[in-house]
Amino acid sequence: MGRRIGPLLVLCASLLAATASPPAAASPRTAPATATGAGTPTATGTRTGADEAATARSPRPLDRVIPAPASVRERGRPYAITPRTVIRVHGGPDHHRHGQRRGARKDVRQVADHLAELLRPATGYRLPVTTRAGRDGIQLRLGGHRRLGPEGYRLDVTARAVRLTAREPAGLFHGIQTLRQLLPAAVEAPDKQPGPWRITGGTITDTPRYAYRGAMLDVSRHFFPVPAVKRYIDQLALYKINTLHLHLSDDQGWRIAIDSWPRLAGYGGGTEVGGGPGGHYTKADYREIVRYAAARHLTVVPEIDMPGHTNAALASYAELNCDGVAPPRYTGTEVGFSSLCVPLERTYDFVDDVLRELAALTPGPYLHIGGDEAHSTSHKDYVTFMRRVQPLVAKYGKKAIGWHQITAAPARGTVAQYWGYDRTGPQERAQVAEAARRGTKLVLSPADRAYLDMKYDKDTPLGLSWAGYVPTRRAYDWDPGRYLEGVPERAVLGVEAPLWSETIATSDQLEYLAFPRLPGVAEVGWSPAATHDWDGYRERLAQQAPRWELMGVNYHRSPQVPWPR
Ligand code: TNX
Repeated sequence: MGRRIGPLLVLCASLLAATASPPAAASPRTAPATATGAGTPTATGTRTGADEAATARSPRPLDRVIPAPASVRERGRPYAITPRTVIRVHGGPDHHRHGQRRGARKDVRQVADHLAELLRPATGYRLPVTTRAGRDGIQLRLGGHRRLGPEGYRLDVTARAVRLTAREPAGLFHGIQTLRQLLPAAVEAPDKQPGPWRITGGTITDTPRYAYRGAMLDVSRHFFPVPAVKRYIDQLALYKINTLHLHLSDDQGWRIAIDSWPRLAGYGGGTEVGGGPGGHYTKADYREIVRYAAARHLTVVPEIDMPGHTNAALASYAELNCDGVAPPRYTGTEVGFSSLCVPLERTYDFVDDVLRELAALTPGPYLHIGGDEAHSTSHKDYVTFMRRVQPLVAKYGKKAIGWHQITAAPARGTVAQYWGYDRTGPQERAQVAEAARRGTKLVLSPADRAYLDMKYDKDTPLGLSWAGYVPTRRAYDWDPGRYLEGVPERAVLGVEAPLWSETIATSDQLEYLAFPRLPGVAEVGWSPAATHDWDGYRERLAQQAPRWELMGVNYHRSPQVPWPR
């Protein structure tokens, strides 16, 4: 008998927008293993061994995934991955649809290879990827209903086969992240595990609520080398994040090579907060990050923060300063003291060169031009600067994103990233809302919800607290569609979780702040509002921990989550 779980099939984001309901109903079902009695999760969340054994025996319910799928229907018998399982990619000429992007077949193959590489170490199976037709195995194909959109997918699980269908390769990629989370956590192990590798029978139909689901990494305050960025990209992909915003310049360091202004990286990149050696990406490094991200269906948004947060540039070139004198490099953590020289013509040669070279490195649609905390720039100069710089972004074929202060002078098509918090003043909020009503799209990164660099509570060792503490529940428990008064849901392009790096310098530290909050922001960005339910979410979150442990992800054991022992 088919069982329906979750909200009615929610496939259309705009329909959802119109009907967005408060957190309610439709919570993922409670697993039998967590019912009542001695095994009930306590406040600090301990479970009995019997619970865990029961969970291990039965395949995971189809809705036990982060982000919560839009629609889940369990039916029929489970599928088991065995030594004979093959991964079939469909997409021969007969599957060629009108207008399909050239290279889509190659992309499907890439997703299939990615899945095989994920599954081979722990299963120990060969899992060959084949284009040969057949009715068994794990099947990946492009097609399906138009309403799946550019990132949605449908997953059909029967005893005979797992069929994954999507309109675009990105949807297949998100689908395999779901598949991965439906398998036991042991699938993340680097060596052979006993299994069994079963997946509950039924159908998941899933599309994102928002098109933009980002994470930002500040590589300026502390430099993170390419392998650290790749590691984070892999963690983001597991939660269907599709955008990596890199904060490439700030007072403390310029992190991207610009050929026409070589001292930016060569000198301006040579330090960081605390006075360490800093570093920068060569263009080859940066292209490698972009390629690695693209293979995981993430788009990179590079940010050059202007006109404030520019001490590293001003220190590198005396000619950029109004008084012609270069300041020393800066390794502290103050903000708001630097500004490009707005009346100086040379400033715009500089900006033009930087944006041109950056655009050439950027396959994605956006260049982020910062615009926050320009406390040393007069309002008049700020507006003058932004009115000159936004057309330069357009000149190089890109769209501008700016921190929400850019709503003082938004050009048509510019996206504003809201980073206010509960103490952001009414005037500032009103300026953002007004711009949104006039067509400026918003990415929401409320600092008291989505800022991964805020401390969890007073006792956690890393992070800042200017926007208050952000415990795990707070990062999850908000609705982007209703967050800002006077902002229509259609103005919301999506959400982003920024991670500023004043207090972190290693992957371990980064992960401690990102986990377990990042999955909460990811779910708020992907899942329909109707699935929103803290009690169900914290159970699903707890089940991620064994996975993180096998992946070597360092996470904060938040007391709000019933972690398994
Ligand atoms: C504010 S948020 C900043 C950053 C800091 C961050 C620390 C924003 C647009 N600017 O310069 O690193 O706070 O939380």
